[in-house]
Amino acid sequence: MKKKAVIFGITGQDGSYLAELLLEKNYDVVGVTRRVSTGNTGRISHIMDCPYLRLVEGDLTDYSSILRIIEEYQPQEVYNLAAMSHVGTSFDQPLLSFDVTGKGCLNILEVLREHSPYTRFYQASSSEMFGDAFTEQGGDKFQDENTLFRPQSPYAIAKLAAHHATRLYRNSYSLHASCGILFNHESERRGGRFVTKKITKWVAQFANWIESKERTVNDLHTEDDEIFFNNQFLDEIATPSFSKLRLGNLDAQRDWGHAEDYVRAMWMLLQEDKPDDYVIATGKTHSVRDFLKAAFNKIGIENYMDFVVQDPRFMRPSEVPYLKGSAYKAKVVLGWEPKVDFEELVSRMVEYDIQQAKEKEMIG
Ligand code: NAP
Ligand code: G4F
Repeated sequence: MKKKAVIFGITGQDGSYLAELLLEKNYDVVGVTRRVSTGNTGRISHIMDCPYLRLVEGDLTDYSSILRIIEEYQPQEVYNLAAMSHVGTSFDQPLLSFDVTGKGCLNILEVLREHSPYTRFYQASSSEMFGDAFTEQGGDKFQDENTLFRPQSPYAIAKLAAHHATRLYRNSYSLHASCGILFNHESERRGGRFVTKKITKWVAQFANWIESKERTVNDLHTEDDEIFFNNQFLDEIATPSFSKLRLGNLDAQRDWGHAEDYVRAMWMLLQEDKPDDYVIATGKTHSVRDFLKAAFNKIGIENYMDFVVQDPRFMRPSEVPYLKGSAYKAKVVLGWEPKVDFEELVSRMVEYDIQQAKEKEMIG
């Protein structure tokens, strides 16, 4: 029988990859989108004509729209990927963050409990819930399913409420409800305000700027002109007219994987007979500084700190200093392992953004 899945958050990074995966697996996919005044379907525009994908309007904070969607479509699987997912913003909008990211999950659980108890449910839990806690074993520091949660942001508190609600509904009402505790995952489609995308987009625009300068050199006719131009260009690069990349804390460490690998884990864990919670991570950690270095190296620049300014506006009132996940359980039980490593992730994001910047320049 053809399966039907509802995805809350289909317009987001993960929602778009998950929709592709489920369509490939022959599902009927119902994607819930919010009504917004400007377009929010950019990430799924390439699949919107697919006859097996249907978009319906709804909001996680609106119980009645969730009820209507579940009753009308009677899905076998529901994936809750919808959230106010930017940690920094959650400090400025803590109540909205809790309503959407915490209570929104409870709205879905209540609808399922009362109206569709056999539907399998996936909740997008987050490594942010660990906050500054980790497990120390044999000189190694990591987080797994047994590590305590010590959330450090309104976002993480909301995610933890949703995580515990999912566990409670699983144990108390026998719902097939599982949480993926996903560590940071990025991609070509990552939102522009997350640190990785902010870096790769800036690096790509800078690479194109350098390339346009080099094109000018090729157009120069005399050797003197060329020497003069090169000196001027070196001065400009030393204090770029191009505004510098402004970032916050460069020392935070994250376990970064690729979203394509992580949505595969979401699907795999809902196929298990027994619902449960799983950490999904690469098991490797890098600092924001490491990411910067790798992205600038891709365009041949070593002295990357000459182009970066630390700006207090991007510092958070409290920080998650260190994340490194152990996905041992997911490997043993689900057979899940990531395919894309840190170097490939950075390369793919930088290459994609360079291409995007070129296309934009051509259109402009
Ligand atoms: P994202 O790109 O920010 O996508 C979030 C999605 O939620 C968007 O489709 C957004 O719709 C939707 N949304 C926001 N508020 C909503 C509301 N009130 N009602 C309905 N939909 C709403 O996030 P992502 O990176 O794909 O992450 C997917 C999920 O995994 C999120 O829950 C996130 O918190 C969680 N997570 C992410 C990571 C990561 O590293 N990416 C790690 C752990 C957990 P619009 O497009 O209209 O804004
Ligand atoms: O890219 P980020 O904003 O991701 P963060 O805070 O780790 O949250 C992401 O991963 C979570 C999983 O652990 C998800 F649940 C969540 O939805 C989201 O997808 O920041 C990463 C690190 C932080 O330590 C931040 O303080 O980078 C640091 N950072 C330094 N400068 C910056 C910046 N972060 C952002 N967004 N912008 C900066 O300019």
